[in-house]
Amino acid sequence: MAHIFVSGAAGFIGSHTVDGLLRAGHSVTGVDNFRSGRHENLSAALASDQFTLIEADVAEPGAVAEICGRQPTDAIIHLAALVSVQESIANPELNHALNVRATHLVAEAARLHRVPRVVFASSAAVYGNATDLPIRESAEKKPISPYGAAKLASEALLLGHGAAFGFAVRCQRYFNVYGPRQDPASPYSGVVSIFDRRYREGKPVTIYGDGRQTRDFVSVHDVARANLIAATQSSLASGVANICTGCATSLLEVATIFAQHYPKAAPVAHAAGRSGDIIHSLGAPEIARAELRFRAEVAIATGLAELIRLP
Ligand code: UD2
Repeated sequence: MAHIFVSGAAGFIGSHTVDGLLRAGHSVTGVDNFRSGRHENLSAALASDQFTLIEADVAEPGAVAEICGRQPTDAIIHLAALVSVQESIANPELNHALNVRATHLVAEAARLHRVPRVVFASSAAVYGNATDLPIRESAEKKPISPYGAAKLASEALLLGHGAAFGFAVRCQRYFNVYGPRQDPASPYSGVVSIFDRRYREGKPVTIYGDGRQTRDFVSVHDVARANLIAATQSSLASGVANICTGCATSLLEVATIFAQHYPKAAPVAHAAGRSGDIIHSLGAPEIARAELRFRAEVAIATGLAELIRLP
């Protein structure tokens, strides 16, 4: 069994990743500064004696290296980040500190403590407005936000460090992740989390545009499993892979599934399309299939039903 360091452990993707690692019998040191992470996300993990939680800021020089030095670490899963595209536009300096500089510190920790493997939370945002679908990893990378640029820069920082200092790096380009524990707080939160809250509160949801825009919605359970594979398969060489389903779902389809579960809900409201919104986003899942042997298993209807059933 491996010992894994998870940054951003109390976040949406982080906490599911920690739960998956513990279920698979690994021991985990989780780090979070609780800027966007939440203690309650870790309520299951904290009951395990295989889990250690440390409140620390990965953007603080030396913090990750100090923690990694406490015991031999088989892999780092680096998920801590400024997660909002809008916030990266409002505060590019903070984006650089939390999404670029922090990644460099993680790469340095791996070098200093000879951690053999780093898994990084990258994003489909590195592709920008790609129109040639499905988007392959080799597609042109033209980020259109400081957030997307930081994710692309971080991939390069980690891959360069890994090649020079002899550790494997897996960059996981997540598409539209949804599921339990996703925070619906901001108008720019993931659409599924916003819809979930609105239907629960008996309020109408708003679709921006005609609702025919499509996304590759991938369940956080699948994403956590992809992270576990990338962190624990020691034969895996460095590389980059989309973490997606390869299936396009329109917003109208998402709203229809919710409406089936909430037959008395108010009808969907429509508003003008958001400026900068891309119409279609769809990932090519083949590299993850071939290299990670990962295939997303949760169909959108199943994933939404699970979310809706939660108390
Ligand atoms: C996702 C990422 C973003 C960035 C981008 C790259 C999330 C939350 N956002 O943006 O960080 O990586 O991909 O392409 O994962 N919508 C509504 N009603 C609402 C909320 C949203 O109609 O109440 C629409 C929205 O206009 C868009 C679609 O739903 O057409 C998906 O919106 P999103 O914010 O969940 O994700 P996306 O793909 O725009």
